[in-house]
Amino acid sequence: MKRVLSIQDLSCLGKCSITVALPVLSAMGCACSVLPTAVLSTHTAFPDPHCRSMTEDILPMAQHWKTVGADFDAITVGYLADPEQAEQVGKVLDLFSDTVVLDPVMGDHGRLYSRQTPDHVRAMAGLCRRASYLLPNVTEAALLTGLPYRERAEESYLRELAAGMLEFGVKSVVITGFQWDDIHTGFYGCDRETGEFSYKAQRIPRSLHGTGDLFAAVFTGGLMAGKQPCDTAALAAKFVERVVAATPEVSPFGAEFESQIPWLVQQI
Ligand code: PXL
Repeated sequence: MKRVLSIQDLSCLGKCSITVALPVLSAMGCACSVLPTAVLSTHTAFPDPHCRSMTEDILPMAQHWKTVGADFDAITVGYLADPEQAEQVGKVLDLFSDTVVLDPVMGDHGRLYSRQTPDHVRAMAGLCRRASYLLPNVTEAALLTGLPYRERAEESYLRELAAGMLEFGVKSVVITGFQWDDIHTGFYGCDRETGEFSYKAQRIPRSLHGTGDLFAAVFTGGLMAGKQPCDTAALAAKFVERVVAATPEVSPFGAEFESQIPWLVQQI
């Protein structure tokens, strides 16, 4: 069985990050361990969450695992509560794995999430150099490359963003969560060896919290099942589409991904 470590926040209410990575990766047949970067009462789309940052605890936890013989086939990294965590997470990567899926969770729709700062962007850029696969949305790719943010993602713009992201030295980049046009959503990817790949599907006009985290979890589970980046990205996009369609209303309490888990299990 493949073993995956998920390093991101534990938002205790409002489905995202660890609370979606664990069930998705388990359903895809991976043993998933977690290293919370912070414990929050809710994710930050709710007003004023209580947040306990785990900056001081990240490395000691991983060092303890080393003494008990833990190892991982892949590590996924997401939300960092403080820019200082990038250095700690980098040390964990040194201890454990070469295969790193990094979703540089920092913002959406052209803006940083509350609690995220320009220092986070600098720190995340450093961590991008350690990644094998990068899964930014357009906002995050623009922040990390220094290119302007554009709401309407034309192919030439996506290509420019992806080229900038490949300069971090990663194998593949997949830019997620944007609109191709009024009716289509999808992703644009570029793999250093196999070149460009992309995906277009009918858009359901609903912006739900945690869908990027679901995408990252399915992408990682598919990689662990032996899929190529373009195929596992397509699986992740189809799963997110089904989740959005199955969620009756937009609410910060999160998407109804649970009903789509049986479908996901069948794809592996
Ligand atoms: O889904 C991204 C995410 C993850 N973790 C926390 C967040 C967000 C987005 O707002 O606030 C804590």
